[in-house]
Amino acid sequence: MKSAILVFMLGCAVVLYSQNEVKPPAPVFPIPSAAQMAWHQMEMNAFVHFTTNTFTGKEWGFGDENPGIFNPAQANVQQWINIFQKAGFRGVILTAKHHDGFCLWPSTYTHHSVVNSPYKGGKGDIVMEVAEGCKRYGLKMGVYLSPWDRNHARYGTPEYVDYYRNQLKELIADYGPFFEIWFDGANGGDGYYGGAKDTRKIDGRTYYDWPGTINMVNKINPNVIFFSDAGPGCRWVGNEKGVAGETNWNTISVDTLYAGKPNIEQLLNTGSEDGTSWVPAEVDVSIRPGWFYHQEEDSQVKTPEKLFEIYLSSVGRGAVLLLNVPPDRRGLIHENDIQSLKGFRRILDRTFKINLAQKASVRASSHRGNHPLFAPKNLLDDDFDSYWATEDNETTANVEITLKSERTLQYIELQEYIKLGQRVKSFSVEAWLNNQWQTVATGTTIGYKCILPLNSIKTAQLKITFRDSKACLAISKISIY
Ligand code: FUL
Repeated sequence: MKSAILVFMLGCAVVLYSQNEVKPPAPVFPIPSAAQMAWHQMEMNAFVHFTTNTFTGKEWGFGDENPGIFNPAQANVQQWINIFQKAGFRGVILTAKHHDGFCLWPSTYTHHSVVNSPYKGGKGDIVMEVAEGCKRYGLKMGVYLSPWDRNHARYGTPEYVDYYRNQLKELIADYGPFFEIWFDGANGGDGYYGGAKDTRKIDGRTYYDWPGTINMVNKINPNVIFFSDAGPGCRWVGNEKGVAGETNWNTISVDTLYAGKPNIEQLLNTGSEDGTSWVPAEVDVSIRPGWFYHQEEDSQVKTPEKLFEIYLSSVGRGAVLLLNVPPDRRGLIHENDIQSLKGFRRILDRTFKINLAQKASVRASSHRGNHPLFAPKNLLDDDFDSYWATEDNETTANVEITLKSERTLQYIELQEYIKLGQRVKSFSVEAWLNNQWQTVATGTTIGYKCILPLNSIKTAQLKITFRDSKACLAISKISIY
């Protein structure tokens, strides 16, 4: 009799289950494009600043530099890319042209380039060599083409904008497609300008007609991420120190970003909860004090520990890290920079070697429709697309993770399933210590990734409480190290 009842109940459950097909949570808009999603997953890219400045000792060339000084006699671009790959970078962004206007490729639109330099007898092409290196070592490539050009005689007129667009087309045709194009914000001022040596002011909002340029590029290089203060692909993080906001929304309202706006850096640093576009932060910072190589800074290369701190305040706050590693006058990455990068890699490998959550057990206060598709166990696997979710009206919930045994813990890492938008506004982490739950970390936003220190606590149990969220929870992964 008992077993008949059981069979009947099971039958009802199956019927109910298939009747109530559990739908995934509705997206919280805005959401990332597929290209932005792939960009988030790159996490760390290398930035390369290289031009006549490397040989003059300047940071901003005036534009009157003789191309004859560009002579990286021992250049080995493959060495750069190999080092970047070993350090764990997934992409490289090269200054094809910085503000001084010197082009690292033989552009058909100017003579102010490698063609008139001694590099490989005028037959050299740094952009080509970077493109080849990226293919060889499996990295994606991007370019920085400075809109401000202190060499060009027509800078400030519509003719220059055509020149700029022609160069973009040329770069994409010959070396693209690129994963990212950098539209730097520094604009206008004094310069050589073909010998005029005057000061030129442009209206940054209208002069370049960015929508026109973006439209043009999108046709020939679809899915490229445009970097600028206002995106549309990704945004500047508001400082060059390597620090994203502890609260870091991927969302921002682009029409609120204009040059001269008070506290714009602060807004770029944190994004805004009610932002109407998905424009995530990119953290650009140099391994040295300057963006270009200067011998006198050889002793000021950031230490592996400092680079790891930057990793935590960039990747660990849901941003992408763009670390500048400038080649020296020989055309090589300097030994000191290599040592730092190696040390940084060792710290990353050591810290994130064993994810203790993988062999742990997990339970949640609830899960969506009690359906396995949204079960808490999805938090522990490596598949970004499998996630734990709550019912539509549940914006608070908790998850308990029990390790096999008591361990010393250094970090907890959380990832939101941002394909459905960024949601979490506040959460806390408690540990079972001395027979009670004690708060060991608190956070606000999570986004693509959030890493918080656990300061060597010894415990076998953690409880993560999601306290506030824009909508129901959708969490992809929790890792413990
Ligand atoms: C700034 C430039 O002026 C610097 O020289 C450097 O390229 C940095 C990444 O962006 O706006």
